[in-house]
Amino acid sequence: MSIDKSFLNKFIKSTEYAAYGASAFIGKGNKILADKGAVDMMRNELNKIDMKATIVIGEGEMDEAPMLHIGEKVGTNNGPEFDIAVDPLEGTTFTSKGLPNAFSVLAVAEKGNLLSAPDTYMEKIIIGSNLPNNLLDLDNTVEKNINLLAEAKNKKPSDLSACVMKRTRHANIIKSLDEMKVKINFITDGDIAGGLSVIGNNPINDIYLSTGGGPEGVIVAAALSCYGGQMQGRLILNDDEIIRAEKLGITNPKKKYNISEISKGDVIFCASGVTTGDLAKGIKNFENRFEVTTLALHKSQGTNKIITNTYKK
Ligand code: VTB
Repeated sequence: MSIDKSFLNKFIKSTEYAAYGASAFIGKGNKILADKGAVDMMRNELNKIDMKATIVIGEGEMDEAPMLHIGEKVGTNNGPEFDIAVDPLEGTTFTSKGLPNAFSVLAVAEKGNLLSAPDTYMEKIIIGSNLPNNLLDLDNTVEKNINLLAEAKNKKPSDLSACVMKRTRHANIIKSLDEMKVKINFITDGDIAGGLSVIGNNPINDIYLSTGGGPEGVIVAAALSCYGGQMQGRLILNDDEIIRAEKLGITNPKKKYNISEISKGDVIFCASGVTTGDLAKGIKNFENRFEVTTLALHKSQGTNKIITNTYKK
């Protein structure tokens, strides 16, 4: 089965309006209001869609998020059953500071086809397409992974570029990359865009390796499943989080997931720019209308497009 293609525009509208909702708070220094602006709009649009959908990745678990929490039902309750992973505002800091690369994003799969994970960290390694299957492993040293990737790409390690999120927890990764003379492109936040920077004919990076959000890991895996990239992810769970994960059906807390274990079957992925970034241009606000740009993927249809729409305010 696949998701009917008539749904693509409806989901695009959900991220478009969420991006618009956040855009009122660009550069205003308030992450919470920016996030709420996106959440309210996204939820409102999702509830107009004829579907029976469950949020499997959302703003947190029920007790900590009033809206778009894990387990929340969205849609008119009339139509096909979907699982949805949402990040209504990826880059709350970017938005509040008026920096590039904030966007609103969601990924949709048929019911049961997306991993439902708690809002914890996930270790991630991501590489592009056309490479040997299961090339890299989180349990390898950074040196080993870089050498394997260099060999598969017929390059020297010093010809490779790696994307790393700038955090002290990545000191060892950074040290190893420096020692191997791998070029590092740091990001301060936003590892969905960071992960997708390895995709395409002439990608900016050969590898993404960092520990970022688990929800972002599920969303990036869904997008990568449309492009044919590779990823390995492992949730980092403390004792309390192991219990929360069990409630969501995760029985092996140390499992290393590949893309097909996070996102199965057909996928719709939409990312609408709040501020201009690598995936999409930002919102343009005019007096009576706004213009919004979206990267839209629909796996079964082979759809991969950038679409700009204008709406009346
Ligand atoms: C991660 C990353 C996100 O926030 O969740 C990060 O996946 C938070 O990391 O893309 P820290 O706790 O180390 O600050 C983002 O960068 C943006 O939401």
